[in-house]
Amino acid sequence: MKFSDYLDFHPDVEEAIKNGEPIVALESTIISHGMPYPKNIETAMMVEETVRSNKAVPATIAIINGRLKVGLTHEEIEFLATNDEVRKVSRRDLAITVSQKQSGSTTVAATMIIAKLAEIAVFATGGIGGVHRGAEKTLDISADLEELANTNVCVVCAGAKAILDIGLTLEYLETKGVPVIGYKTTELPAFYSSESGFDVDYKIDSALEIAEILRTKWSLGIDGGVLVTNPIPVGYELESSIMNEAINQAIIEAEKEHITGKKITPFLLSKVSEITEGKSLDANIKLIQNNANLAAKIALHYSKQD
Ligand code: PSU
Ligand code: MN
Repeated sequence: MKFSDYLDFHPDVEEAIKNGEPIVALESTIISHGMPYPKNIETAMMVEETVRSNKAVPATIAIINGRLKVGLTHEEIEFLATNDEVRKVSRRDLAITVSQKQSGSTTVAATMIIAKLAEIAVFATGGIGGVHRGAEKTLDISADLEELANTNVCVVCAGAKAILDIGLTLEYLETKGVPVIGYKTTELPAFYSSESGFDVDYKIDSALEIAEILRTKWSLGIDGGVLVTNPIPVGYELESSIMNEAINQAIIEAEKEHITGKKITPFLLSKVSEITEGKSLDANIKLIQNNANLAAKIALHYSKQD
């Protein structure tokens, strides 16, 4: 079997590939494990629409009955949004889920793998996984970072969430040679806030320039991803003292309930949302839209370089 035997393209994505149109990959763990129903489905549809409004084609990625789906139907998005049995699939889970003909939503890592197979260069998400606080004891480092080290996809995110150790996450990316670009910012954004206290490697102010960097990196045979960090729009930031308080409380609860492994990120996300009475969720939705906008613009310039 060839890898292409495992892939199913949505007709819109197939058409876009044929015509050399820009495509933006979107992840699906955020739908099944990152947000509650019905906001998850509303957000997934809104993000796709945002990509379309920029004249690019959205390709939300997931695994349905063992098929690698590049672009989902409304029914498939609804299935992921409402079904508790849907697996959270990262790199280690991918082959098993396909082989067993099961369904799963894809993390940043797994979405990058499938985007690469489908030759999609640009991917928008909310936040990436990273080095967790306390990782010196738990060794909890998201497979997203290793994927960024190896897989040639540009990931547009709003920085790293403060549930992570942001400094260690940046160190890991540096070791692995992943360029971290700040879009119109010198400071790494921290998801709910535009400030983290850490600098990015490079401030780049235009989508065109980012597209040129991607082309240059991969033309030179320097494999691996590029992380573009895009600050949450002005007016939607949450106060960092409130957020830190909520995150600390969520981490204490996770420890009390002995939550570990792949369950920890979804647990912390939902606890933080609960503690902030949904304010973090609203911010999350806004920043994903902002990232989809930028990713579409990068994809547009990238597609013109072919
Ligand atoms: N961070 C967020 N929202 C998310 C995730 C991370 O702010 O929904 C999801 C992404 O799919 C990411 C995954 O790839 O969690 C990371 O999980 P882990 O830490 O188990 O690798
Ligand atoms: Mn982990």
